[in-house]
Amino acid sequence: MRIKILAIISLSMFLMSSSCKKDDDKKDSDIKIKDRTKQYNEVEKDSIETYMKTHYYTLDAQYNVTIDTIDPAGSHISIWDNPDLQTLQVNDPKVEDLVYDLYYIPFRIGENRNIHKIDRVFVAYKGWLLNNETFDERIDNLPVWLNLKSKINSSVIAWQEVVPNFKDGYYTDNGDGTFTFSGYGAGMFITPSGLAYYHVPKNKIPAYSPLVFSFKTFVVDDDIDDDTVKNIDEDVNDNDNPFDDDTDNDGIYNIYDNDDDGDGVLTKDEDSNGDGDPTNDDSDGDGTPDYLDADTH
Ligand SMILES: [Ca+2]
Ligand SMILES: [Ca+2]
Ligand SMILES: [Ca+2]
Ligand SMILES: [Ca+2]
Repeated sequence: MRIKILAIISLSMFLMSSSCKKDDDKKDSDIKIKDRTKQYNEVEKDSIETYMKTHYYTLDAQYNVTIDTIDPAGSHISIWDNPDLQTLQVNDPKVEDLVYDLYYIPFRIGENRNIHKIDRVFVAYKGWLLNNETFDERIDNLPVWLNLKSKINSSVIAWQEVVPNFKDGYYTDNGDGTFTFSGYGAGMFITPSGLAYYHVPKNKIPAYSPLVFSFKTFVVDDDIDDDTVKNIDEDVNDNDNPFDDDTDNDGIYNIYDNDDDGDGVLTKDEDSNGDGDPTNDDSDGDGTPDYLDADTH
């Protein structure tokens, strides 16, 4: 898959939540971090709703978003009153009883493959603050591979929750290093800071900032190690965390390991019935498929 080559040159350092661990630790000891429940219930819930009630959007033919303020005398429908508006209830990662409303609007779901929470997605996007100042943008001909979940640089939680509600599209290789995308998913979402960077300032994003993103899901990479077992099936214990599944204990997680049981036979070749799916081959009938069973292949 040639488009994977682009992963190496375009992997973004932005959108990632946990690459700033050192800064995080330092600031934690220097400043008092605001109470997460109060910050949402008393500050951000209201500022997010006000933004949605006072703004509307328009789209061009490529699903690029323009935001403007509502004129009370006009006929525009606010984001808040838009019939396409969806709400996800998402738990705070640190406070058990804190549940956020994460709002998104699907412009188009996408026409091809499903996206799962542990996949990697080739995206274009634009992010802005509630004062409508853009803090980052990747335009259509400069997309970036986004690891929804990664050991060292996962995307922020809001991306992980919203993007799996979309599908990817189709692409054609133009032969000159560029691609033409069609049928992809496109949407926008508004997230409280608790599902983004919270108290950690990032470049043009001040601490405690709710964020708005528009995005397009061009291509999903649902088999990162190219072993014909989909990422979702590499999460053997099915807990949405691919970083506790390492069948052969060689230090390479199954999602990145093309010989998952370490028996010297590539996973893609442990497909004795030849249907292209190693997960349904169990030669010794012990309930463990051959590609996860070092005794058989
Ligand atoms: Ca795989
Ligand atoms: Ca392994
Ligand atoms: Ca694997
Ligand atoms: Ca093997």
